[in-house]
Amino acid sequence: MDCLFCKIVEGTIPSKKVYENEDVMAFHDIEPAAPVHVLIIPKKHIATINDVAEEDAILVGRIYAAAREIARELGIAEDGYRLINNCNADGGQVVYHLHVHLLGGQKLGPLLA
Ligand code: IU
Repeated sequence: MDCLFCKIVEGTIPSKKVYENEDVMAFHDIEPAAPVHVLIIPKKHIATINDVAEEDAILVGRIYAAAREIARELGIAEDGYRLINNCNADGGQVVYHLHVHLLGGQKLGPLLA
């Protein structure tokens, strides 16, 4: 499958990995929008949040558990951070492999700014 994030999971495209377990991985965004900008993805290919099936409920929970752990490891848990999932064109999705943006390291502005 011609998916950039699947290739990052396979290791055929390099990434600055910050976290990995059996079914989730996370790496620094190549164009950071904040001092901390990490993408958390399922290893399984799921194109968008619209494609998440009932059987993926635990997997989605693990993505959020990973986000919490990474925020703690990167030292931004106490000050706070933002988790964003863009879906399809109007949501601003560019890469069609499910990912949650973890943003922090500064006081973030209004959500739609
Ligand atoms: P989006 O939610 O699909 O819009 O976010 C895609 C993100 O993937 C975006 O922040 C890009 O900077 C990031 N990204 C990346 O980290 N590495 C890449 O090779 C490419 C995009 I293409």
